[in-house]
Amino acid sequence: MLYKNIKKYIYFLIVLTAPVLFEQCGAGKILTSSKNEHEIFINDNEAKIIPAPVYDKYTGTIFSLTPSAKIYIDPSSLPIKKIALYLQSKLRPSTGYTLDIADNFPNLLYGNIYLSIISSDSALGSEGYKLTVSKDSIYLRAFKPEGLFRGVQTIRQLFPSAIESSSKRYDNWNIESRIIIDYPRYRWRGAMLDVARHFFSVKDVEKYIDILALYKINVFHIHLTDDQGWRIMIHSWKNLAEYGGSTATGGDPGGYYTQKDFSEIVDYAKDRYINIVPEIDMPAHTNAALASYAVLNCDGKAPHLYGGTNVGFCSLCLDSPITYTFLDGVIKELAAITPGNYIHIGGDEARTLAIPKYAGFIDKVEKIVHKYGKKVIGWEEIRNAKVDSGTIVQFWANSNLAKAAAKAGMKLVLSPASKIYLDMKYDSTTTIGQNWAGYVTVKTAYDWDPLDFVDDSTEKNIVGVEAPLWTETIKTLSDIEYMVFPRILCAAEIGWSQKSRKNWNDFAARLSLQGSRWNIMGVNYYKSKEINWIK
Ligand code: TNX
Repeated sequence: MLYKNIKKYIYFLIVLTAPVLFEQCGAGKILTSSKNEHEIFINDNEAKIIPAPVYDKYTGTIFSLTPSAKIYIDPSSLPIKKIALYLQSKLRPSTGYTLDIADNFPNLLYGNIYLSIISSDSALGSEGYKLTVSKDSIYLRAFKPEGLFRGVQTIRQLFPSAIESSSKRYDNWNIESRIIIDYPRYRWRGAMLDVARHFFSVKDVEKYIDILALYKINVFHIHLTDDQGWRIMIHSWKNLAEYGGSTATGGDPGGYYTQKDFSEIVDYAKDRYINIVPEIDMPAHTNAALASYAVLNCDGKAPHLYGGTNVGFCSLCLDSPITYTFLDGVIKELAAITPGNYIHIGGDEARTLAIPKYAGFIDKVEKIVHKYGKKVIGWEEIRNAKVDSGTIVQFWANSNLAKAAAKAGMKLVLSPASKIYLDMKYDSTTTIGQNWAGYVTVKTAYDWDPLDFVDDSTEKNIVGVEAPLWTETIKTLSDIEYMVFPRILCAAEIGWSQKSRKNWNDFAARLSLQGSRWNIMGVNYYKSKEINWIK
């Protein structure tokens, strides 16, 4: 008992003093590259990982992974085994080591990796972890499996980039010894993908999700419906997918997910501790639905399918009872295949509707979502309704209004378009994407903070941040990757790392190492001149 209390005391002492200690011992130097004018900020002994951890201390030796290493787990439960298998699948191809999984947890020795749940460590929260890399072992502890999974991403990033290779490499699988204590600033660190303007296969979506996991993203918001396409099979309204999903922007090929496909994506994400938030956009952005069923239109006439890029030109018929029968059916089926708490109801750009009418609609839909046991998230326009205290409002265009929403007690996710819309061009030479919110350089995507949009006193109402990718001009997985990498890492760091760790030069230096990792992983990315990419 006494021992336990002492342990707890020491732990809190470390956590509380860590940032101070870190500031003092971590002062870096600024080097100037001879090749060009870029300054590289090298913080010699700091962990070169993204997002930056809360506490990180170099302890002076080197750990080497050897062919006989094993991954030990404690307890030997299914979730922990799955995490060990995941780690094994990431390390085995490049090292060529078998990295067998064992559960007879011995003393920490002989180059092994240890994954352990410490049930007394509730201070770490569900995503936090403690990582001790010493000469002899890698010892990762967390309060919850989710924390172990996040810590595993840190281990991956601490190894040389070649660790990501899908074939055997002869590298020194070394890590500088260190202690890391880490946990997130916000509980919602999201990426949104629009699969309505262009459709992406299950495999493409999974590849994207897999890379997001490496940066501790934990929400994947999938924008399933819009004017140009309906991408999820709803059995009680089959035409939505079969007809409404048959095409895409510019007349490009359409497609839709069967409910089995959708569940496959959900499970794939779940194995990576990423929650899927499906979006059915309404009452505007519904041309594909209106074209699929004439009864959904106030005049009873179905419009043509739409392949353009205008927004806000149509709406469901809010006075018609069938509209709510329809939405009840859609939300019922979607809620049944969505294990997460949230359904996104869109709500953006309903330009044909007066605000009171729009607000009344949102209130009704909120009740339907609650009826099926889920909570609501919607774009910033839904703040005009009397939203429930559990509802999240996602700010995008008019972040200035976020302050008032937070004051009124609403929960917020921040996606300021001029900072973190991933479909914005990097600069005038970018050949895909848009620029209505301006150009978004890597530095622009990094140089903002959620507290720029609310008062300190209402920070508690910020649930997190999310980086959306709209796909009017994005047609392939390679296009997605080009727009997303590296900017999604800015969102990942803003969402996870403490504000005190924020430093562009330091981030840019850590980011410069990710390019070689992406080259090895076969991930396309924008080789921004703002970053001095290291080969
Ligand atoms: C605005 S952001 C939209 C989308 C477009 C996007 C293009 C939001 C809630 N609505 O419908 O695709 O701009 O950047």
